[in-house]
Amino acid sequence: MSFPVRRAWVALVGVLAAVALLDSAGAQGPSQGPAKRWVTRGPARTVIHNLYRCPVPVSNHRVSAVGQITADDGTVLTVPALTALQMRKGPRSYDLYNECTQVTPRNSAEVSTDQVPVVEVDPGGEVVTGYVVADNYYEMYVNGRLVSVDNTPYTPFNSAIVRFRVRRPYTVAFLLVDWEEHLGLGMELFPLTGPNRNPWYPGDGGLILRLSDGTVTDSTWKAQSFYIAPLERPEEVVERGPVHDTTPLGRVHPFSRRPTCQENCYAVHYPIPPRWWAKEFDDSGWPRAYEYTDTDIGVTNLPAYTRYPELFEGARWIWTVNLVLDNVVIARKVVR
Ligand SMILES: [Ca+2]
Ligand SMILES: [Ca+2]
Repeated sequence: MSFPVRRAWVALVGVLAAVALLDSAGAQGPSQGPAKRWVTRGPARTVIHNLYRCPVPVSNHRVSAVGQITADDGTVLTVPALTALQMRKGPRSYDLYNECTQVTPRNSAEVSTDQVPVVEVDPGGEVVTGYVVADNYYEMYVNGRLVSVDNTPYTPFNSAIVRFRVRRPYTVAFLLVDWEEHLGLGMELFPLTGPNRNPWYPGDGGLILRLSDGTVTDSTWKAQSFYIAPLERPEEVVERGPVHDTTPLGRVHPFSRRPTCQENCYAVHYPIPPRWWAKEFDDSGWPRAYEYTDTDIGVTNLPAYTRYPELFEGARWIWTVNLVLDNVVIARKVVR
């Protein structure tokens, strides 16, 4: 090839590549073709051995480790998730109930919100107070501002009080993580001891929130999943419209399928969209949240929640379509 011809050829290839790139970027939009997914198999490499140490002895303390795993296309992913807690961003949660800080009011009447700092989201707005429980980790944004980061990423099960000043309409966005001991495999040790000790138990998630302005978690929220495990085969996740569907595997315990693949299990991951926390982020293509009962979530005996029924009155536990297999979830709501 002569030099000018070669130059023209290189330019043409460049244009074609740019068009292909635009095409593939477009294909990741909410309504155009299948979403991009990554597949991983087997355990992740542990990069952080424990994000949180409980300062006092408690009965149910689990190590909250973080790992990295390489996907089928060479992309390195953080599991269970890259969190604000790990990045030391935002205000740590103010405890409603936390055995590690020994804040354990006996009932709602003993709970005081006077000392809870108000996060200024919109100066001149109204002060909203709320209560939140997440199984296991949450970070909460209001109008793009990080207002509360769960101080206990795995267990013991804690609950928190949030307070912020805001103007309606406003947007609430949560990153939620069902933490895991088997990093990259979506499984934990449960029960920890006894004759039924199971080192390969798929855990489950859940979020419940009630705010003083009447906002509660329910199926009017949007919720999307980004990390799905454990899977015997990656094809078990089927993209039905915007839903990353695994319904045939069972959506809640005790009906959820118990995989036998152990350290050979697969996981399916989806890219977390940029600026998912922002007020202007378009979640119109996302599925609605699914509501779950206390029994589904397994919290009928969880003091961080059951001691304060008045504080969560009217709110519903929410998650995506699969409470067990969907391990990283983003939930959003516009409060009008
Ligand atoms: Ca927690
Ligand atoms: Ca899980």
